[in-house]
Amino acid sequence: MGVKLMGDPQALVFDVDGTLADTERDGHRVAFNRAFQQAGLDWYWDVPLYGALLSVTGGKERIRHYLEHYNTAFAKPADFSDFVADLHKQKTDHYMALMAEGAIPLRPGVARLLDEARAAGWRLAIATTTTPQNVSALIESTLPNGAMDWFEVVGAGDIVPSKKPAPDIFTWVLEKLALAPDQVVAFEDSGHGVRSAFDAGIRSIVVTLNGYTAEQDFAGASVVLDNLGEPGVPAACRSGPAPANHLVDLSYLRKLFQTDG
Ligand code: XBP
Ligand code: MG
Repeated sequence: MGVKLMGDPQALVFDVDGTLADTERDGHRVAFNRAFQQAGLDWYWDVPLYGALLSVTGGKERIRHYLEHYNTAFAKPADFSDFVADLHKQKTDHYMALMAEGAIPLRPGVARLLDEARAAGWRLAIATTTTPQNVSALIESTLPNGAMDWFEVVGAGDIVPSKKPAPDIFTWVLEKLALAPDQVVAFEDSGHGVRSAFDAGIRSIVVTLNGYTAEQDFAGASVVLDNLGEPGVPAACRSGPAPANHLVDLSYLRKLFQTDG
């Protein structure tokens, strides 16, 4: 790590699922189950099972993991890779339809922080494990027209072979931004995500917890909060420096960034 110059972070890099919006339980999980039903499979991922399956990131990887550990009796078809890919494609269609219906709102403080960062000229990027179409579907259903263009770099899905907790997706995004890890702040909701950002060299990492991730290990995070805070929805801090006014805003991020590393 180089010596950090005092100043602003050059970019904010956001995870999507669980961070921008609480998409796993009522978005991805529901879409998987609809795809299973459509394919004539009697599989059903209830809320606790889905929580356990989140130990593996990536939808196709999660389906394989389910069959290896929870449904070993299933007779895999000869063209198993195609079978998984097709099932996952159906799942993506169901997920996009759910987003188009406006099924999942952004988490508290997300739109506020994006607006503040844009107004100040801070660059924005995305580093996620989910499929690129799912990112656009969420952004288009929750933010103004053209909001995908707010994100200068979108690292998503299979663009890197190894998904989180591997650092590859954050490393890819940093390369595309032409920034060093000590020039950005990452936003995550999961232990896997924090590990991925940390192993990419990022030291300013803001965690917002959700129901699935609250008990995970966030070693390496700068701060762990229940949400980013909004007037009327104060951010409660679990560890790290508590934000004044219970809001994660640019002045809070600036201070966090300047003391990290
Ligand atoms: C998100 C994921 C994804 C989604 C499903 O993790 O693990 O697999 O659950 O998306 P993160 P796909 O928030 O760390 O990016 O089915 O499109 O893979
Ligand atoms: Mg996440």
